[in-house]
Amino acid sequence: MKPPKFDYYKPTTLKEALNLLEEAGEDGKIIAGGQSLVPIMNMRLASPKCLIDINGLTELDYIKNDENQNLLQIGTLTRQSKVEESEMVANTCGLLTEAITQIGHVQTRNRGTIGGSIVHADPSAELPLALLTLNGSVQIASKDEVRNVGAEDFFVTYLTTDIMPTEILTEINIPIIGGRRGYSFQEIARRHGDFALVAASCYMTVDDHDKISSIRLALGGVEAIPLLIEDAEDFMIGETLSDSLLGKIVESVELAVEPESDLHASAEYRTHLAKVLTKRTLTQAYERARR
Ligand SMILES: Cc1cc2nc3c(=O)[nH]c(=O)nc-3n(C[C@H](O)[C@H](O)C(O)COP(=O)(O)OP(=O)(O)OC[C@H]3O[C@@H](n4cnc5c(N)ncnc54)[C@H](O)[C@@H]3O)c2cc1C
Repeated sequence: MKPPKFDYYKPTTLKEALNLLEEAGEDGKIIAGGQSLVPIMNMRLASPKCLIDINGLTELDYIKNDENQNLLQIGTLTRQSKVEESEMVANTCGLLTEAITQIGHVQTRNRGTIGGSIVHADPSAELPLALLTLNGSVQIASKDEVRNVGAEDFFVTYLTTDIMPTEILTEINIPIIGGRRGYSFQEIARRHGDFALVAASCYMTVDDHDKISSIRLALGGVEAIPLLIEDAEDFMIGETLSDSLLGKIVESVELAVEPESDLHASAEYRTHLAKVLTKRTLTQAYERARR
């Protein structure tokens, strides 16, 4: 199927893009890599009257390490494959690299942008989950202001984020954590390249005695938005990883998740996967941190 007719603009600066978006109001839509928007338009699930193509905004294509702030900064238009191949990202934030390798196929990652996936906010998508695990935030610009929103507040519900029709996501920010750190991103999908049925993601640090000093555990595919398991922090800080501790976390995950049954998996199966992946993710992250 083909999309309905639309007006098409290709600005070359952020300022121009924001002006066009402001003029278009509710009728306007940004297109970045088109990997989600085009299929949705072809299926006529979205019919924007005006498409603003941001592929000319080279100013939004970058990966930087702000050493003063210990912050990894990635421009919204950076292709997923560029982030996947970046040594800077692998060295400072390996969880992001690991998550991206599991997005779709090389072709989708070559076109798909970092920002597009985060704004699209599919509940099973890898990037929103990684951003939440890494305690990241996004920078959002409108014609009149620039604001920052933490991942915990940005994802609102299924395919919905805290972004207005006149705003553009310009950058994602991820704090770089030093010390003895480990991470793990695990998912189960029906086929290679498919969205995850369930994904689990973890970032932790350990002290000199192998006790967990910080931890973030999050799950995707179990709710309308990525879910942070706050009990992980309460149960695990100051502890070494043991079977009984894993058992406690798995129990709390079972209580925390409320997945729905759909075409791809039943609620019971998703809950089972959440428990299995939680165990695997915590174990791998801990092993990596202790090395
Ligand atoms: C075959 C295939 C397999 C896939 N598998 C996976 C998978 O396993 N995991 C996964 O997570 N995704 C998967 N996807 C989806 C895809 O990876 C992403 O959703 C994606 O790349 C979106 O980024 P984009 O740049 O293509 O965004 P677009 O499709 O251009 O835009 C998506 C949405 O974000 C908005 N948007 C884009 N950029 C901005 C911005 N800077 N500011 C404000 N709004 C913006 C658009 O208006 C639109 O609403 C797959 C896609 C395909 C085609």
